[in-house]
Amino acid sequence: SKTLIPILGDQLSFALSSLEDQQQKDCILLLMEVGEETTYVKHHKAKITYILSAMRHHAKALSERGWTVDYVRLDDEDNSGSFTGEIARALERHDIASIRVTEAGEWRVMAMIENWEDQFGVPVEIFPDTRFIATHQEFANWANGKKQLRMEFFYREMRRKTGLLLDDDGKPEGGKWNYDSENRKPAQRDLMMPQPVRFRPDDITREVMDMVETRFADHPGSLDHFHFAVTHDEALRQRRNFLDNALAQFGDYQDAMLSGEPFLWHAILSPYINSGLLDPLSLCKEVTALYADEKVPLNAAEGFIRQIIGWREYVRGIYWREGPDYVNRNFLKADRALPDFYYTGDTDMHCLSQAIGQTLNHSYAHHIQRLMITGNFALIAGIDPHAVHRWYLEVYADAYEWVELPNTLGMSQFADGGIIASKPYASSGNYINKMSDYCGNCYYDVKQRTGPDACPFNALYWDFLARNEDKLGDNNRLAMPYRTWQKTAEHDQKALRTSAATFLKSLYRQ
Ligand code: FAD
Ligand code: DLZ
Ligand code: SF4
Repeated sequence: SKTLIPILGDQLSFALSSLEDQQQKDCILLLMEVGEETTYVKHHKAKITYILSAMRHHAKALSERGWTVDYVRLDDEDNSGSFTGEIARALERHDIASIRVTEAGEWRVMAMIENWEDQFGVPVEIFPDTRFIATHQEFANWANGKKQLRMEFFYREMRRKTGLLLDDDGKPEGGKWNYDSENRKPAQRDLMMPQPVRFRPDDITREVMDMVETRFADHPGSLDHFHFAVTHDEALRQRRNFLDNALAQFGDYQDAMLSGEPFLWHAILSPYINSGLLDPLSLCKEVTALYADEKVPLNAAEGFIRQIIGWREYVRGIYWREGPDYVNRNFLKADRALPDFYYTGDTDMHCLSQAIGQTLNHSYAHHIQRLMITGNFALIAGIDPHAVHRWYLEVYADAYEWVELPNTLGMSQFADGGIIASKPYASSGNYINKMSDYCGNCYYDVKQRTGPDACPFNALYWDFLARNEDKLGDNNRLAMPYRTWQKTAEHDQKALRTSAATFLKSLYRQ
């Protein structure tokens, strides 16, 4: 009899904890395409295509390395439609003595796995996901007893643990831990702007695309621009492309936005890191080696590794610490429906049509677009954070609940009441105008505060502060804008609130 090792769609790494020290002849690896995973939210067509094609390629690579792989396709006649159903079928097909599995990335799937032992009467061993830098225990040790869980301090722990960008005395390279203040430059259009490598879909990918086009025709997004890497080698090529052509300026332009430029100097690596095609720590080591060789400046290297060993690890820690009910938080009690234009990009607000348009085309938007355009708008318009969360989970190729939820519900919508963000990421049009060229191309006037031609972000921003004063009024970091609001003449306050109300009403008119 053999050991069954299920490998989930975001566990596409050769160095997976469940595979460690196993004899290939004793194991059957099981990869499962199942309806439940493809539809628990309506994932973007490109996201499903990416994950299923990467799974098929990874299964092939595992077989070529000598493993016995059992692969269940979505269109297999007897497919039961769920992970648990497929484990049941695999136990009938094979003579299995035990199951080994690396822990799942989210509560929903962990709950299934934790049932398997009782359900099937087979021993099930669950292993920690060693592709992350911090263990659950390390995060708990850091967080326990702290009043505030600020990313910056956790990040310093991760710098110490990995030794990245530390000198021999354990001091941060260059004397500072964080060079974010140097990372806020608006970008100019540049003919030399780097572009991600566009990978031509091979036969395996094309077969998945055909299936997705028919089976998931009602899911958002388009496959017309599908260009993702789907193998380890391709993901490594995009990694090289980023390191050689974009990293040096990543820091400077991290927060910049330009019309018609979806990618700028970003890595476009999150889908590959999150599904296991790329290892986050080895990527960060290479980034710091490039800094040591004077190929990239410190603000780029530090800014980049902070996203991965800092933010990425921190949001995962928060996700598991806060528990399965984190998803239901709604501190500001926001309850408006998500406007339809989130699924079409069809709005006169140019910043939103750009961010949403590229999301529907590429299943990608960079951080500042997610936070300060689509996220900021939903926040100040008072959209139900759960609906916002579902949208982000659906539309981005890198979205798995453990990383998407804390970023959306916590950082972007302030629905956790300030566990992740010390103040809501709310802004008027002024910030967007400073960091992008969007406003110059917009129907609305970013300088006007009220009236039909005024940038809607302006009145919405003040309306957001005014209507949430009971919940946000004592936040120190909002003291300045609240003072400004209190000093605003009553008739101006009224005009701003009326403008916001008129706009919000117009959002839902057919
Ligand atoms: P770069 O900007 O080049 O950054 C490099 C890497 O750092 C990324 O590949 C990613 O692995 C990591 N990273 C950067 N910021 C974060 C962060 N805040 N949290 C976790 N990792 C980070 N990221 C996801 O991977 N999945 C999501 O579902 C997701 N949802 C988000 C939702 C909202 C509302 C916001 C504001 C951010 C979200 N992010 C998410 C974080 C971030 O926007 C993406 O990681 C990033 O845009 C991916 O593109 P990139 O590879 O070009 O990243
Ligand atoms: C996101 C996703 C999709 C769309 N489809 C599958 C699938 O068919 N089979 C699979 O193993 N994984 C898929 N995934 C990723 C899983 O949802 C992911 O592995 C879990 O969310 C981990 O907790
Ligand atoms: Fe967006 Fe307002 Fe600028 Fe238009 S004017 S692009 S709506 S911020």
